[in-house]
Amino acid sequence: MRELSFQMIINDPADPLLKAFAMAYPRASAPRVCRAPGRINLIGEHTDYNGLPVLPVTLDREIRIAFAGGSDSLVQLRAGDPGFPFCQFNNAASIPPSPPGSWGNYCKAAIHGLNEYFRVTTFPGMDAYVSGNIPIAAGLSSSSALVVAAGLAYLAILGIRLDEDLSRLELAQVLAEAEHYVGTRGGGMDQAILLLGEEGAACKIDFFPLRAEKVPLLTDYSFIVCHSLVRAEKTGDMMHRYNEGPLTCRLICALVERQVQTDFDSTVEIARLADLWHGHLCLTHEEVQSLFDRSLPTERMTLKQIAQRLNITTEEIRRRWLGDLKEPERGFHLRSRARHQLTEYQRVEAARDALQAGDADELGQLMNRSHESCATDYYVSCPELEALVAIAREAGALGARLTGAGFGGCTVNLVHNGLLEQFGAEVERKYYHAFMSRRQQTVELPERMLIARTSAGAGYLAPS
Ligand code: NG1
Repeated sequence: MRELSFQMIINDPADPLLKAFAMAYPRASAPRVCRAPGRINLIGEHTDYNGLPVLPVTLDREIRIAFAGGSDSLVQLRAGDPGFPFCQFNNAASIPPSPPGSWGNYCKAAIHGLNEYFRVTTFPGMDAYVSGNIPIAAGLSSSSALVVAAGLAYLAILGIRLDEDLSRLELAQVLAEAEHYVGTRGGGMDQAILLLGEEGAACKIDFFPLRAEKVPLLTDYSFIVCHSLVRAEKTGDMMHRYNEGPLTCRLICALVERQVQTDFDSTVEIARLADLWHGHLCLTHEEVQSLFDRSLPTERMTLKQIAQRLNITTEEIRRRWLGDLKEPERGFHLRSRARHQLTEYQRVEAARDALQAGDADELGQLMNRSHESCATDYYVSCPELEALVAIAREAGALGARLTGAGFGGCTVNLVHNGLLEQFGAEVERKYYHAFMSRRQQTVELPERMLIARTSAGAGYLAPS
């Protein structure tokens, strides 16, 4: 198996990134450099936007940006990769987005978010050159790495010092909100792990308030990332499929809130599902399960049934929670989606305990159950991911699951260090050669499997 080989670039004038910057912006002052890593989520999928915990690790793949102040309010973005064409825009109170899918939108998101947070009134320009080696559209958080790196670059241009004027926790929250600019309704996992993650450890992240707990990794096991070769880019249809998760969870909240009102004859706001366990209610897992049973009486619910239960019109439901999300033919899968949230929350807590106890078998089983739940209760898997996890388990993985948003992208596999070669060879043969040769491959990659190694959280590189 090909190992992840990361070429460490040192911040000196011979650094290819600094050279590229100097060629692209011959009149600019000496640039600074910042970086943000990718991430792998070990467990806790599609829970972050409900305020429920996740357990990711940083990845030693990253986005780097060399940047300097630009002229007037002009922001210029360049990258070595022809897939990322030159992009420029005027920094202002309102920054109109580029067409969906444009990489510039991720940088615009960070700049716009920070402008709003700091109530910026004089809008500086920036010259930036971006490079990176995180596979894109793979569920490894390349998009948030770009948002975080662009955010760090712009903070420096604004003269705001990370860790001194603004904490990592605050920045993670600002940038999580800022990324909604691109149209996805994600939670805060990615920005949090990218900024709070550490080398050599996983991180259990809780939300509202945001906090990160360091969790040890297993010594004799590795996490192997395998790409399904299905591109999972969150634009267009894929963005809709992703948003179906957060939007239908808002319906669940509304229905549960109504049930609480009936049960306790009082109004308790349930802004997100996590409010059931915390805040005023402080319910146990069993109580939450029973509340779900009463609020969501059937496996699927149509818009009409939901409207009746909430005593409002279907138009009102659309206006408040759904926007233009299409109603599935036989109604929304609310019950199983709620089940996924509850069980995945429990699995994240159990996975943290398993890691702390050094119990690889238990962690593997939790990963397998998480995958089953993502596939059958949350509908974010696809035939290729199903084949890949099945083959990985046959090849010796103690646990195999999709990682990230799903619908393609990567799986994460827990494999004993003594089995790595054999595992790699078997997955190569059975999935990439046999299974995928019968399908239309949607993405070509120089490497399809990598051994995940962690890296430090995002930050600036010291000038040489
Ligand atoms: P990826 O896999 O990077 O697209 C997305 C969301 C996360 C989380 C996961 C599913 C964004 C930026 N990221 O991650 O917040 O919801 O899906 O667990 O939207």
